[in-house]
Amino acid sequence: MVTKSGKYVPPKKWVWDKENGGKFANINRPISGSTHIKDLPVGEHPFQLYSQGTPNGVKVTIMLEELLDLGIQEAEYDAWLIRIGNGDQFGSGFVEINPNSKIPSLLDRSEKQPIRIFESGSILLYLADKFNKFIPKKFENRTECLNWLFWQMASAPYLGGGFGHFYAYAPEKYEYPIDRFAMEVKRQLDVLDKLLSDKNFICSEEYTIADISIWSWYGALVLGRLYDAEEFLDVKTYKNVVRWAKEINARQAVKRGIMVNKIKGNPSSQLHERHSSSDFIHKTQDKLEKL
Ligand SMILES: N[C@@H](CCC(=O)N[C@@H](CS)C(=O)NCC(=O)O)C(=O)O
Repeated sequence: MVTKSGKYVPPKKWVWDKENGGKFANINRPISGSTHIKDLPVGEHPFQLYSQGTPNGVKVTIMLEELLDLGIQEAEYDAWLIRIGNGDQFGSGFVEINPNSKIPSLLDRSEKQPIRIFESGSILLYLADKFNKFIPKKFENRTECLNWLFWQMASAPYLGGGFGHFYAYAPEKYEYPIDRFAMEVKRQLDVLDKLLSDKNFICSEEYTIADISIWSWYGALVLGRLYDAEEFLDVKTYKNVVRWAKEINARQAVKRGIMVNKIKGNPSSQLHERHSSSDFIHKTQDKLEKL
């Protein structure tokens, strides 16, 4: 209810009687489950990824490309595009592998029974454990790596769902939530900047799944790729984070990983579906549009 003075007073009981406005209003619902029957496509590789190239999505494609760069052929994958803006995540096949209807979701078909993996942190950990890569072997170091992986999973919703939503996507700009979440995101950047002041990577001198997961959000932010907020958040002052973000950005697997399932930006940087390493050369949108 809105009073005469224009103030909103919450009703006794919330009811879903309208869309809440802003970008993504059409896909937000207060109920879970599928909205339509649709099977998922399946390719020939051990891993089937159903995703879009968002910060959570690219965590997985970067990890798979990193594993392939180590020569691990068992990490070969088909990446299928789930257009979340069109509601593909509510198709019955997708909901079967992720009842939470969010990308990324992965199916491992190399085991006796296919294994579904959802939640990007869980997917990174699954792949790290399965191939024994990008995760420290020593128990103490592994624990520190998981500290930061879980930190990212718990912190990013403040950056995305909080700051990003109110700064970039909400139908109007409101000072209160923007201040609240800008403050928190700057605090998180400061945590990372201090952490990286005396080490090259997040949890050790090695590059791990903690780096992949944090880079996909906070690296993208300081490199000016998220929400057009570089100046607003004065990201260049977090010098250690910028140095670390640039170093990871230069990795070949990262350059490829961020192209997969990407549907925005320069067509030559978008690979909507990936089924083979040669797709990066022949199947980007600029090439497909010329056919
Ligand atoms: N905690 C989840 C979050 C996944 C998530 O929020 N995915 C977004 C895109 S980045 C999504 O699928 N949104 C579609 C929707 O909310 O309907 C993860 O890290 O996997």
